[in-house]
Amino acid sequence: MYADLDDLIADLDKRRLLTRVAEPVDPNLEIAAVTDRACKSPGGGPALLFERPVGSSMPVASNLYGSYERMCLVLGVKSLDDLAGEIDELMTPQMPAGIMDALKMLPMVGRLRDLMPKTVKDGACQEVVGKDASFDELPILTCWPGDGGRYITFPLVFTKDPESGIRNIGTYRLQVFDGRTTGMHWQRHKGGAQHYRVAEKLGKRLEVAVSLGAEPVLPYCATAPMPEGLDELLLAGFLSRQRIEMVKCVTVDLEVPASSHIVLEGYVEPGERRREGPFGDHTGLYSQPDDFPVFHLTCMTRRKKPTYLTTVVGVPPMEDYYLGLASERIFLPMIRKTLPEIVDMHFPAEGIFHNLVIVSIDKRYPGHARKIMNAFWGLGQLMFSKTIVVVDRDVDVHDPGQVAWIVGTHMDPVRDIQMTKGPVDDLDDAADLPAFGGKMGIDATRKWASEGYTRQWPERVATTEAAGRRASEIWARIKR
Ligand SMILES: Cc1cc2nc3c(=O)[nH]c(=O)nc-3n(C[C@H](O)[C@H](O)[C@H](O)COP(=O)(O)O)c2cc1C
Ligand SMILES: [Mn+2]
Repeated sequence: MYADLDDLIADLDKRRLLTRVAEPVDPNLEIAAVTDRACKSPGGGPALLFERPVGSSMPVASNLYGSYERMCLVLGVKSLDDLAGEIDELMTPQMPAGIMDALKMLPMVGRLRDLMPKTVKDGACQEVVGKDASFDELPILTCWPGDGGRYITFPLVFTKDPESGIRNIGTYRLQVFDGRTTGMHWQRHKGGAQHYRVAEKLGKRLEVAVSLGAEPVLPYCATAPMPEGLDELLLAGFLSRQRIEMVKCVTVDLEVPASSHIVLEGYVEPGERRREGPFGDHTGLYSQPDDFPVFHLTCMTRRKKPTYLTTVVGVPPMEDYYLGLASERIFLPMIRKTLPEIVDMHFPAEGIFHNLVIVSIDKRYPGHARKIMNAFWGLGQLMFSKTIVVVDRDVDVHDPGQVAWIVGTHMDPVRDIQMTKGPVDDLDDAADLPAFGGKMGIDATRKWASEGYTRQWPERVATTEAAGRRASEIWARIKR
């Protein structure tokens, strides 16, 4: 596993999965435009290291996670599905039948302990301590011409619930307002926003620490839809098979990954809001300006030679598609714990996660497709699913052509569409109201008599097994 960001960059370099850009490139629009080209290349393009960003001595890394192969490398697996079995095992502890069984389970307990973060005395992230530091020291990108300013796009935002002390890590962009303040774009449904809600109720300032470029699994974990109250560092410990080493911040009562390249310490005040945006978002559209809390910097600590890790979002596909794909694969076995009838699910890049999810199920009873829709609309961040397509188990959810064919042939629009209303993603500008709007489920499963379909459901066209075998032999001879 990769010890830190340098380790990842060196390995990607060695594997020729990273392109070094030696010429000067401007963090104002140019780095994003080059990154966009990479992301739009087949398979997600190479990782990029801009060695001479204009106006800064800090190299800028982008698109590190933006391919299937690199996502697997970061998670230490050959295929993202390899994790499913391990997660399943971790989540299905066998009940010990006797003392011998209980003893056999000890390694499992040890395993859990091995996932916990541990506090260390000092870390590379504090080689340089800058109490008067300014955001101007960082090569922060302006990504798109209509953006409201410069944005830190790949931060790991650490907060603690002021009442329970439970930690949360989320990736929420930070718009630079001036050298010492930024916006804090945690949307209302997210963990950081909940901690802020509690702090505001208590009339207290909420301390915040932002880490950039920590252990390579961590930026992924901060984007993962972890259930509220579950520590993202446990997921990081599990995925990296090592305990994440944490170090105490200098000016706030929080801990950050010791291996971070850059740490921003500070706080948000209760009641303070400032206009944030617009921002060329991962929907491929500019999200509208809105009021968000303000992050005040108290100290910037960093390595002597940091690399600034960033990502660019925009018209899909971009790097975030692969981060989402990792979550799709990692969370599928967890979702199956409550919805075992789910065979597979997929979020196509063009659906930007919440706009389109395709689910295949082992249909067991009438109305089953609608049960799945309702379950998704009530399950964590899956509540944002604007369109849910449910298909039978023999449909490949990863093949958009096949899905379009099945939806077209299996759906009766008057009968099979389920409309509802509820909370929608903050970025959904199609809804009349912010964060509240419509959702649609499409039941594209075969309909049963018990569901009111009394005609004969047509069979899929396919030849016999014998003719198929013959065809393979003949085809092997005649094909050029
Ligand atoms: C590159 C990138 C940028 C993101 N920016 C934001 C953001 O600005 N605000 C936000 O609320 N969520 C943002 N997200 C999504 C959250 O990181 C994601 O919903 C995460 O699960 C939140 O964690 P939480 O449940 O602990 O709050 C972003 C995701 C990615 C991949
Ligand atoms: Mn969380």
